[in-house]
Amino acid sequence: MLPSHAELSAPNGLKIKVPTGIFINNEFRPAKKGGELESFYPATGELLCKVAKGTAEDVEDAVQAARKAYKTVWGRKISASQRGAIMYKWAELIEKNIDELGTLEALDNGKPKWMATTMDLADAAGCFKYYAGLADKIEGRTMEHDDNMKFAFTRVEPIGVCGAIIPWNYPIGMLSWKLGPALAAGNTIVLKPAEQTPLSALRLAELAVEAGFPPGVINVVNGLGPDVGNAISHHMDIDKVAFTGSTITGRKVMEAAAKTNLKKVTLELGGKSPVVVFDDVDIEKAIPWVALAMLFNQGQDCTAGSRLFIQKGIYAKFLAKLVEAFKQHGVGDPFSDDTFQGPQITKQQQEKILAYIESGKQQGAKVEVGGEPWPGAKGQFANGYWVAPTIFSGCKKGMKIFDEEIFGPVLAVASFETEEEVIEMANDTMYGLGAGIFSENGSRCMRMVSAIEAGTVWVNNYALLSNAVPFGGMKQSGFGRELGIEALKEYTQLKSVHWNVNETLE
Ligand code: TXE
Repeated sequence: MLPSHAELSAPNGLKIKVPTGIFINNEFRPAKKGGELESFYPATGELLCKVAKGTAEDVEDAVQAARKAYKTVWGRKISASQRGAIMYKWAELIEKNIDELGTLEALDNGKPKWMATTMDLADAAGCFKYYAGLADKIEGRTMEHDDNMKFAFTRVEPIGVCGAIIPWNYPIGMLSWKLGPALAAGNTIVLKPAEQTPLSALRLAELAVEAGFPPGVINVVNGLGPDVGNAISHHMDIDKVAFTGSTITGRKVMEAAAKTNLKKVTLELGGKSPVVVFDDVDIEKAIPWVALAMLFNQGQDCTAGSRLFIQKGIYAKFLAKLVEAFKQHGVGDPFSDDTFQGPQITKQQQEKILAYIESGKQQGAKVEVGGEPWPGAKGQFANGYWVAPTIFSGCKKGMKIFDEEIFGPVLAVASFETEEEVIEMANDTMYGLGAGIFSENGSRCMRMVSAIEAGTVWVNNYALLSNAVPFGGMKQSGFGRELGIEALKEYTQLKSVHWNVNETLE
């Protein structure tokens, strides 16, 4: 039997106690079938701890708790401003414990601790505050107000019990993007974190109790996708499921919804985002953005700018400087403040990325830098899941590294001559999540913004996000929007009311 809490000793000296159970009705308890899930530190491959591995039986209990809470203590049974106040308290508790939570995220995921703290955690707290503030600003409209006949108005109502299935690349970030708008709108939650990163959601659940969420409003069931994720997407009493992950699993989630209760679905899926650099660019300013576009979060980012198009006139110069930037990119100890890139999430992902690198070599692309596991992986890091920042030049359609989402620090570069040509090349993908445009010519940038098929276009920057700005995909990168006021629409449904004032039927 698992202890109620696992005690972790982090390399920065912090001792962290993480609950290990399935979180239902504000309590942690063992998985019904008694299964256990292992969490590893990707930098060394060492086992961190074990937590309860749920199954469909635990999902069942979580849904019942969430339904009861929706009917009795949340949804329309609590004022919107009270919901917001509890969410705000949760955000403050995240800020109060930010060092510990950032440490936990670095251990569980391998991302640099300073980034986990200043980005993932700080942004998650900001996200909860943003939606806490919006909770009492969810309003309908009055459309008709004729004194002699009727008036008509809309009510914006919560959906009910919402399932959230999230990936491992931003465990806290994806949690906040889903729970923020869902809770503010009055829904209750059954959350399934990724099996690779089960820890931070458990600690956040503990803080949710402290913040004052009533029992059953938030439930967390760790476990495997084909068990827990599958049970959520098939459940007849879950009204909506929000999913972030691979396109292939997204299809399964949608299919399950279609086959069961037609629950509402939002999908945020993969990408192969183009970054286009024109001759007139300010090279010095662009290089760090283009490097970041690819390398941020170890390349494990759904919007990673993984196809780079450089215009012919500056091709050689730009590529040389980018290679230099990749060489300077600090790979290493997630607990060092000089580190910009930690290990990949799992051995399996590392091997998958290395196989892509191999295919790039086989298919005739040229390795400009990297193209191997990180050579600095020695000593305590020898068994970690490292990949060196890699650039391939001479890439074209038909090469796997150019066409498929790699989800690692591997950039595929091609050159182009005209704007028309690069629009064709950039859009020639089933994905449509992000895109970057680098040029000093404003009119050209605007033409490109219009022509590019992507849910987010960054002009002379990359990867910047804001809680106020909606995020989501076009084409097979998914549908629905997270963040911004738009996300509230994904967690609410509209009721139209026709109210008779003075109209008689003769
Ligand atoms: O993804 P999955 P994986 C891409 C990326 C990566 C690849 C594989 O290219 O290399 O996907 O990663 C849950 N029913 N992205 O295997 O399977 C699973 O437990 C319901 C892009 O980790 O999509 C986890 O919680 N749920 C992406 C979540 O789905 C199921 C982020 C995501 O896992 C399920 C992650 C099922 N049958 C990977 N099977 C992005 N868009 O950012 C699994 N899951």
